[in-house]
Amino acid sequence: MANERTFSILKPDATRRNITGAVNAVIEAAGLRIVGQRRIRMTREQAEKFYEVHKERPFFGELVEFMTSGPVVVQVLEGENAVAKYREVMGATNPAQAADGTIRKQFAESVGENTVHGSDSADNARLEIAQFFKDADIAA
Ligand code: FUP
Repeated sequence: MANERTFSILKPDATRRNITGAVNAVIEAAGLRIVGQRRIRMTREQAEKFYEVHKERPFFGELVEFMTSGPVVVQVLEGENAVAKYREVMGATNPAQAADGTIRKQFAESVGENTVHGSDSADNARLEIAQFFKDADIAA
């Protein structure tokens, strides 16, 4: 698999606890390169668009509330097989089920406040990156 890019978010529970550097250290130790990074306050509209696939789920309201509750760090990560690699490094959605050494096992507080987002496919990665980054800012 060639060099690939994925989209990452360090969620409000990470900025609130001042652990974004600790999470980035795990990302870099896994061989992923942070090629774009910006700290933003997500608007309700951005969060609703980003999580649109979950809009019928019972947790949608809480999810949008959480993602707009504090600053987040949006990132573009690059590396060999980056989409699958980052999913592996993040660990399971529910930290109680996440494997040892994963970000969610080490840092996540709950299934809702689970520290990181990572794209689940290369197609979604492209769409998610385009929602938050200009091409010129993440040129190779
Ligand atoms: P993931 O791809 O691991 O981030 O997980 P999902 O796409 O299934 O879920 C997206 C986000 O919805 C999670 F990060 C947190 C939230 N969520 C809940 O709050 N409760 C759930 O039961 C499932 C997901």
